[in-house]
Amino acid sequence: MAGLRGALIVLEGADRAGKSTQARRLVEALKERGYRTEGLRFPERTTEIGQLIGSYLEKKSNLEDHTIHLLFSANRWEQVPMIKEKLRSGITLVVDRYAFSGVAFTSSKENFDLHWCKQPDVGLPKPDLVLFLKVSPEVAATRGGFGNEIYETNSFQEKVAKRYAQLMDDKTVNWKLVDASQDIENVHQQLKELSEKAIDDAKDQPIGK
Ligand code: T5A
Ligand code: NA
Repeated sequence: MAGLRGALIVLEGADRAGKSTQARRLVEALKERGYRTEGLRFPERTTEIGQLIGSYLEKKSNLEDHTIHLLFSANRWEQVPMIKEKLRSGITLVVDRYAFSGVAFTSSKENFDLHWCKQPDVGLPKPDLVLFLKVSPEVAATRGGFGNEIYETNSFQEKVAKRYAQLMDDKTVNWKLVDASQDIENVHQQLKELSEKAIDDAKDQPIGK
């Protein structure tokens, strides 16, 4: 088995789609199946850059829109050496949000074009699989109200959903759409199957950009 790399598996989706719930379960299930697996999340709020992002999301500080976009991207780049090292050492990474969140959220603001939004993340390690958890706004609403973070409003989330749909047209990315309105266990089983296949397909391939 030496020399085989781990897979980079990303979970994306609208607010309250269940990304964090599923990411935790997926890491545990893959470990049980014998795959060395670890979880990551973006934003990673514990770093210095992550603390600036956290403060912005919690509306404790105000940051100019381009600036916060670049900080979200920098928060990914600062983890790249660690990500590559883990993948190369055979560890599969399950990532709760990635560059797609960055692009979908910022490009939903006034006067941002998609092309500009994508540039800072160009060159990041390419996910082997992007699991898109799809829920309708009606179902998401049954999962509790919004918190107090900056992007948690219906009108903004509608724009974000449209941007994700646009991003999913990119066929160079291995998107898999999963109906996340099903119960937690059903969603989990599908994510597990798709992930095991991705791990198998990625293991002797180079890490993409
Ligand atoms: N952002 C992020 C950017 O603008 N740019 C970027 O580059 C990045 C990376 C923080 C914000 O930052 C923005 C996007 C966000 O606005 P976050 O910390 O990931 O991002 O956001 P959270 O608010 O923590 O997460 P979400 O609201 O997106 O929720 P999840 O993780 O999708 O959902 P989860 O798992 O927490 O579940 C929500 C609730 O639903 C229940 C759960 O038990 C929980 O109570 N639930 C289910 N109920 C019924 N059936 C199911 N299948 C269920 N699955 C979960
Ligand atoms: Na989450």
